[in-house]
Amino acid sequence: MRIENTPNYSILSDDPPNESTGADPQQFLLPDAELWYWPCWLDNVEQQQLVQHLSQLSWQQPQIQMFGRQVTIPRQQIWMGDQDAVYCYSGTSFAPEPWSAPLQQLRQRVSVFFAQPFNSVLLNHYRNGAEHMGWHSDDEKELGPAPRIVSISLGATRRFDLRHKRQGVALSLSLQPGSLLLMQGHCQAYWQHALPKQLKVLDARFNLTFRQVFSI
Ligand SMILES: O=C(O)CCC(=O)C(=O)O
Ligand SMILES: [Mn+2]
Repeated sequence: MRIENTPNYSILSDDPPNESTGADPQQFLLPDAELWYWPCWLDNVEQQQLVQHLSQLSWQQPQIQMFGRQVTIPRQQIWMGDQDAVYCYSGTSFAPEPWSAPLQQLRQRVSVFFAQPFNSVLLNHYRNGAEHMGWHSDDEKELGPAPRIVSISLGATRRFDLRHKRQGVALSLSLQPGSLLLMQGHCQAYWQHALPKQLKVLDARFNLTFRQVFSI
């Protein structure tokens, strides 16, 4: 682990980046968060099949409230899940689309792997490096106080940044296709994360975050 100091944050980066391969996860030891990374959770064939399926879905680009204004999100998304998994964020409430067969299968697999139910998935489609997601925490009340969020990446490799809300620590990961990142513990309460713009990236990326939404 290398620690670099910047004016605002210490950047913690593994050296070399994300070096573990195969089935073994890499654990990041962070204050107030538990982060695990499996670089090759899905094999190439599984990735291809999923990308083909995801490319055929009807993607939406909804408007959300930000700083009191209605803005169109800078990516496409679909909220999918069990009927009662209604999710509200940024002033908008999203009723889930029913599970497609391949995503239902993947949900089953994730639930068995982590021995925990997941009733929904947020699908994000970044058509190129200009599409992005700003700093946020997935800390909505319906996710509970210490949610487990399973994030699967496909397509282009993109940078994923995390920063502690109070301590001057930050972390940058390179999320490769077929990888699985698990955020748990108090990661959402104490940390924010973002998928920054990377204008040199021309290819599309899909991200699937499986979540368990509770009725509140
Ligand atoms: O695309 C990513 O890796 C991040 C997605 C994310 O943070 C979210 O869906 O809440
Ligand atoms: Mn998030």
